[in-house]
Amino acid sequence: RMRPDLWLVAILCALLPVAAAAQPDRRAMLTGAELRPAQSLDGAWHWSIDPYRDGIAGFHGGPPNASTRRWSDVIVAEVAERDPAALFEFDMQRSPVTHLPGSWIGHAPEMRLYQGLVWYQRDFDFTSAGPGRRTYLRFGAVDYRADVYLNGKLVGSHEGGFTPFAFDVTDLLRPGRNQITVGADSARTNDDVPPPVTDWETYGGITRLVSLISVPETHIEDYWVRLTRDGRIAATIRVAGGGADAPRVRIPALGTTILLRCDAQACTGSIAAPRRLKRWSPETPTLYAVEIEAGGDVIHERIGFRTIEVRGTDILLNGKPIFLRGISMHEEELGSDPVRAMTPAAARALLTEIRDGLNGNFVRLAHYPHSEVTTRMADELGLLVWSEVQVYWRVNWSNPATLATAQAMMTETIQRDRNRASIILWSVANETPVSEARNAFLRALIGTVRAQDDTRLVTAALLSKREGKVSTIDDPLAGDLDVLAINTYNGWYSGDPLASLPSLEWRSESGKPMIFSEFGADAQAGYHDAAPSPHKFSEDYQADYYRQTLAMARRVPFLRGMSPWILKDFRSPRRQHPVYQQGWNRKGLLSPTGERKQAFEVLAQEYARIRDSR
Ligand code: GCB
Repeated sequence: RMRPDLWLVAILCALLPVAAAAQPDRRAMLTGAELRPAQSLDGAWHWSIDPYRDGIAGFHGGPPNASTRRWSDVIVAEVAERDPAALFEFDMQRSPVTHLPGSWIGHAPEMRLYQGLVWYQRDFDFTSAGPGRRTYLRFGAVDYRADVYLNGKLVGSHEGGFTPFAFDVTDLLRPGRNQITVGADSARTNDDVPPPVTDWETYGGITRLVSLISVPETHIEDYWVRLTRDGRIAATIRVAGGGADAPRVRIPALGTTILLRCDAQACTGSIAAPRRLKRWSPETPTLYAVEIEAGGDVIHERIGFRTIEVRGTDILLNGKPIFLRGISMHEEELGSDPVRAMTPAAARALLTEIRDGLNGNFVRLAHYPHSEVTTRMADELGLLVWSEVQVYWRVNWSNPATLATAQAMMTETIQRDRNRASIILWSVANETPVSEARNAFLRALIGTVRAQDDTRLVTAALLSKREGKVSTIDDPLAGDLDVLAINTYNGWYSGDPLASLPSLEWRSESGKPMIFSEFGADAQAGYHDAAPSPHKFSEDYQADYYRQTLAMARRVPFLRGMSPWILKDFRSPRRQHPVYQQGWNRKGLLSPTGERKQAFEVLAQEYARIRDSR
């Protein structure tokens, strides 16, 4: 008779999908990947739509099995291996060419509204990385699902449009010519994160950098160097590929070396922060060159050191109370036809407008993890950051697989960005309707954050309850968060006359700081209405909405910041007013091409006042 515990193992093994058992797990998290020398695979790629997913389906559109032909066999097969008599109706090598990264929205006019599966393929030459080295194929982001093939073989898959992933492809690469194929599928179901309906454009495709990264066999897989709340510079490193003697972290400008000790999980160490350490802040965004070394592997980082905590209703940066003078932003570059290809220049243009134009010190990167380019730029420019995962509106709270997806996204975000001083808040959700299942889901997600980062604050954008003139924050999640955040649209979605907004009141029993994570009103740039009661969608209405809402905000005793909705007009399929919107949410203070609307100046003046009065 089999022992009961072995039965359990046997049953679990039987449940494992056959494919997963057959495929080696090549997935790896390479923190700091974009700092390593790399062979870029950006540039020219062939592409082909596959709206019925023939490339991955079986005959008659059914599930694929061994006996039915899959076009992906043809799509990923290399020309030289093809039987000349074989029929194939996809031919990637003769398909049109586009430039990546960037959403397929920009590949051709007829792709503007395409959602579904698109195949990508390119060839590249590879020169051996040398003996004893491993090579990873890394993607900054593919929206939403990616199946990746190298030289005809499935390498692995990834879900979630906004976080990086890498595969160990050392044994699949060969000297000389190689071929990579990616199936990128933007369609989502109700079990995905986010579900299909959002108030933003799905920019399907390969939207961030693609690269091959070669590292020593023993290499740094993950690292985290930070200032702890009790004044120590602490480092945690995970090393892959066998033990490394004496990993260490050097900060030459401080003359400091932290020696680490390793156990089975990680290598850790800390020192008391030297007195001469200059703390990172929006006024002085000091970044130190930091060298992280293990075995023969070295990563050259630039890291800022600061603390962030909450005391009563105050948010303390480096021990001092701050007010977050912010704005929300989507990942969309300036221009009339954005394709979500965030370059350093594009990120700098947007963030500089917040810092220097609006007199801001804070940005909410909504509603998903933005490009690493943006969070690094925030470190450089001195903007505090709210970073969020795409748990948005009506997620399938009771599906454990959906929770696992959200947790994976959160983990990938934290591991990618834990070294950024600019990020002070992790947000686990936006505007999620309260229910027991939702509370349990979000509590689990908050647990995921707290297990991985004890140096930052946790928040979520919540909804309030309004009776007459009084709005109350009674979301049961309030007890689990460090900072409360409220989205409110009185005077836009509600019929309140603008003049009545300043008399609205806010109550919270929590004793915690609150941020207005959103408020806003649409305005079409250039539409002016000088009437005493201007129409909605005019710049005048939006400017007055800001004046009155800011007057209301001044009277909220526990308000410690705001990130109104939103810096720039952004594409949204929900916004189809034929005159004012035309497929754009017009709540921007900037038009798509960057013209400032009247309300921009209203907010800039308020932020100058707040800055100068403190
Ligand atoms: C919200 C959502 C945001 C929308 C915004 C709006 O509350 O969080 O994603 O775009 O309102 O414009 O309605």
